[in-house]
Amino acid sequence: LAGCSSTGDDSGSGADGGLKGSGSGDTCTIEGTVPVAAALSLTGAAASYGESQQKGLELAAEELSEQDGVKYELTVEDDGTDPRQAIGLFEQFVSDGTSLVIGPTLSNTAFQAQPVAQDAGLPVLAISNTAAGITEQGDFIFRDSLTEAQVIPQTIKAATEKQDLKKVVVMYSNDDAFTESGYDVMAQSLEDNGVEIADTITFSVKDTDFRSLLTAAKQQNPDALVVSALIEAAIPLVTQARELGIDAPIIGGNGFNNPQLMADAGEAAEGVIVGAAWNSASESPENTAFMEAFQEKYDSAPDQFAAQAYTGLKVVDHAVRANCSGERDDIRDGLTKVKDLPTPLGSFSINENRDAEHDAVVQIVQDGKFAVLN
Ligand code: 1QQ
Repeated sequence: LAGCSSTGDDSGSGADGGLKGSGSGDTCTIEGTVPVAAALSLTGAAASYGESQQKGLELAAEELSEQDGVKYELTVEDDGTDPRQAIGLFEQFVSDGTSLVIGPTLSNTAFQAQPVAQDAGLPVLAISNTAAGITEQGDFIFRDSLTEAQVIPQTIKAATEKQDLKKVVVMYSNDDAFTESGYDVMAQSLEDNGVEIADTITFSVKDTDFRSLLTAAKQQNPDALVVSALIEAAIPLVTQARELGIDAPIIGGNGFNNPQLMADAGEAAEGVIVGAAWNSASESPENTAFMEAFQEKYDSAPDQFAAQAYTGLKVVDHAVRANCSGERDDIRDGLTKVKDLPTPLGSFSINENRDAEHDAVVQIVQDGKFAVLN
């Protein structure tokens, strides 16, 4: 696609024709191919999220290729869970005529890379960034992922009621934008529910040995551990907590929404409570079709990150068709108009802050799977 911008049109011109079409919605026909690029963490610490996202995107791209009128070219690149690599990819997408960028996987990376797109007027749809402030980076930055602030309060409230929480210990990594943002919401929600925080314990995203921190936590005899961590820390933290005889419930943020937790922590993951943006038990037609198609294509079940990725590309298609254009400004405008779209995440809208709006769900790990906490 290099050279698409040679006409001086910063929106790219499409590989084989113009990106301004005719018609609207289902009748929209665009001659050119709309180039969509994703920067995902396919290697490095966040790879288990990114691999799942890639599957969700590729399934959606396959389904979109069967629709009439608009063709997409999806390119998926690896940011290596490294903000500098993501910046390089975003710079490449700005200059190669990409119409819209999806990603990156981590909020921590997004804060550094997304401004590159914002400055160039290249729209971005984040599909897993949940930290506060992501879409405040500019009017070209959107997300289809619910924020920690949209999910954690109801998770803490439900857990407080069901588990009769009075006193907890909070643990979080204090060197990652998402885990810090999640911590802020957890602390506020615990206060709002009248739960005492007996101790707040911090660690690094790179830590994997939590035994001494957990021993300190155990001395508080907490009713629960409330944890904001990415999956590479969550797995050993949960495993070691159980090994040390901490039987109290563990409540996690979005980083825990990863089946790798159950695969690697096994029995120790049972009873973990986590708020989610996707209800795997939803029997809506969109979710049923998504889950069946995913299982068929990959011979495995999707997770929340796959569902958000799949939904993301469908949302992009909706935005493109709204103005029947694959040009950057037009897609940006189209994204602002996404309202009450039926998706696997539920009835989906983008609000005036360019954030996602739809129902969340509180889940508990049971028999190695996420189940709705009733
Ligand atoms: C963020 C997250 C991560 C858990 C995404 C994989 O929510 O970085 O915002």
